[in-house]
Amino acid sequence: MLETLMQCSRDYNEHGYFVLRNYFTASEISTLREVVLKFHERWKLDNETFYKEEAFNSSLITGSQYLNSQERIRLFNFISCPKLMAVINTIIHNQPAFMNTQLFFNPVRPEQKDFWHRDCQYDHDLEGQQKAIQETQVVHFRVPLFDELGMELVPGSHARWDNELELNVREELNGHQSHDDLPLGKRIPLAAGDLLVFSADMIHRGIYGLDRLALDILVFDATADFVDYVDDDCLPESKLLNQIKNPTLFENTLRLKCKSGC
Ligand SMILES: O=C(O)CCC(=O)C(=O)O
Repeated sequence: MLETLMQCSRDYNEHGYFVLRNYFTASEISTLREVVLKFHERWKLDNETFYKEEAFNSSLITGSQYLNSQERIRLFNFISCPKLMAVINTIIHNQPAFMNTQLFFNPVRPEQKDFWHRDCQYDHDLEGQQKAIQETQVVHFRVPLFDELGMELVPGSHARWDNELELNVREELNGHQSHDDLPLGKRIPLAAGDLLVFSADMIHRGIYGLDRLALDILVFDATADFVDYVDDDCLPESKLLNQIKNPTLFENTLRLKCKSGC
């Protein structure tokens, strides 16, 4: 396993992503699916218009709005289980800290198209994005709960700026649209049980289709200034923290929150 993880780390540094096939057992995935589906059904009822008109994801899955304490603990324990922590610690060496979770599904309207982006483009202008790519790191750990068409990624784009076409497409400039194909895009189909790890700041898009429902766990490097992005409610409060088998990932975030003035 150590050799596999070392290879994963090299792949991540070079390409910005890697996949561990069949990393989780059927029973691990079915336990996770059960709690995530509870969240999803309750979230859909509460966000009916948004869901029907435009949504393709939800977030704060570990929060208290849709899951009770026992359900949240199951989720926290999955996120910080030794199997996932081994991968997280391989990629983020300096006190990896939990940021959030997102759940990706198909938009209801079939005409809604999957679109290229870097996550940092929603917070920064072009100059800020260039800086973010060089200086910070947020990593997605994607756990598909059903087989899906997966993601399309531009390998290596976590560490370089866009070529002209890529920039035109993801920023919709000069007549291009964010769903146009990119010649360097690589499709990564995923099955339930796989784990896809990819840099949030690489050029990527989710591919809509099949019955996709994927839980993305977002983790950041404690040296980066991301703690303000973390919603308090998605972290375990102290009575829950005591029931998490392996709480370090959450404790790292809570410590950063305190430092920044809790
Ligand atoms: O799966 C999707 O629809 C998009 C995924 C994505 O953009 C992300 O995980 O940042």
